[in-house]
Amino acid sequence: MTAPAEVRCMLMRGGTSKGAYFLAEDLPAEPAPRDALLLRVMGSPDERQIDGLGGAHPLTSKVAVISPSADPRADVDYLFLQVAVDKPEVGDRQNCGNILAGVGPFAVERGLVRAGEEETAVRIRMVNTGDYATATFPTPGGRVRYTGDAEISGVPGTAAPVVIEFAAGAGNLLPTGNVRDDIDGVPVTCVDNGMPTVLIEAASLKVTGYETPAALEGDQELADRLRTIRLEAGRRMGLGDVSDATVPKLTLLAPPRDGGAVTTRTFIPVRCHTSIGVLGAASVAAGLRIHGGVGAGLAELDAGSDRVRIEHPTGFLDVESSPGTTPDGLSSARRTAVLRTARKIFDGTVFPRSAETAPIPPQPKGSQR
Ligand code: NQM
Repeated sequence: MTAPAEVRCMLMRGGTSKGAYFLAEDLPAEPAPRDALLLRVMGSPDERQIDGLGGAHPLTSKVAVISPSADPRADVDYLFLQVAVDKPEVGDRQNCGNILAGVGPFAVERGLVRAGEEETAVRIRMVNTGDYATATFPTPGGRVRYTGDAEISGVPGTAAPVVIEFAAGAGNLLPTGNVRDDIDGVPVTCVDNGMPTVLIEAASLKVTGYETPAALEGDQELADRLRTIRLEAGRRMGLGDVSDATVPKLTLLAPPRDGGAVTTRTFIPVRCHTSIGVLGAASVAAGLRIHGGVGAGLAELDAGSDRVRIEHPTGFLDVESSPGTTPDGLSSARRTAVLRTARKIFDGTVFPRSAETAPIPPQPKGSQR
């Protein structure tokens, strides 16, 4: 397929992120021409993404590619792509649980899944990780309803609920094989319940963990420490050289302040999240329950409930998380569920910048990812 001059596209908010949703059949099948096209669609590389759909932040520079699934356990396949803002890069090494919230509604809108009369459950294979999720949302009269009274922190107003249940991941919750590692003199717990995440007590990096994302992003000494820890944690987690990857994420933990289990500030991995990723929160929630892990000492967990309320800079995210073990005795999370909302913003045709008039400009120092 030669790169199309126009592409069918739906812009959706998924949870606290925003992205361009495509049918796989509307994009080149090969990753290299597909990614080159998506950079031109989003307006990257450019820190303002002024000539494309991207919103000049990693949370609004996201793409979902959806196709019917050949897997009997799923209705659709969902490939998530992170389009870098200020670099000519498209990454497929992470999943995104926020953009996932729009996948079910998009699949119904495009006719890949027939809607139920009241609600629809769409079974989704997440291609990036090989994990599965089921998203359930209202479809009265066979049409997706986006309005409703569900509220999530980080999104103004209310919308229809999208309930996402994750099937238990097959992998080890502790990818380094240790409950705690020491990296650069800092105790960390490396955990993966859908998103590779490094848990660090904020106090061990001489911050409180209650600072604003802007204040934390402005702290160059902290950025240098986090980069060193991340590169080594990535290696120990079996991810190889992560200098150009968006995983692992880094989550600073502090005691809760608003009745939750813990306060978080998450680096994704350079920018500080204005809330927290869904799978990032699922990994934090599972990590807090690991006896002896970083954070287990400061978290306030309700022993009688699976609900873990993760506080973040703009509110909280509730994760239903119950711990368990895999058949070979490794730690895993048995069940994870979250409430999200999603909204169709526009549906139509996107016109990518032409390849000829979209030269790749010199790159600024440092990355915004
Ligand atoms: O962790 C941001 C987001 C995410 C990812 C990131 C996400 C998740 O908030 O499942 O949703 O961590 O890069 O969209």
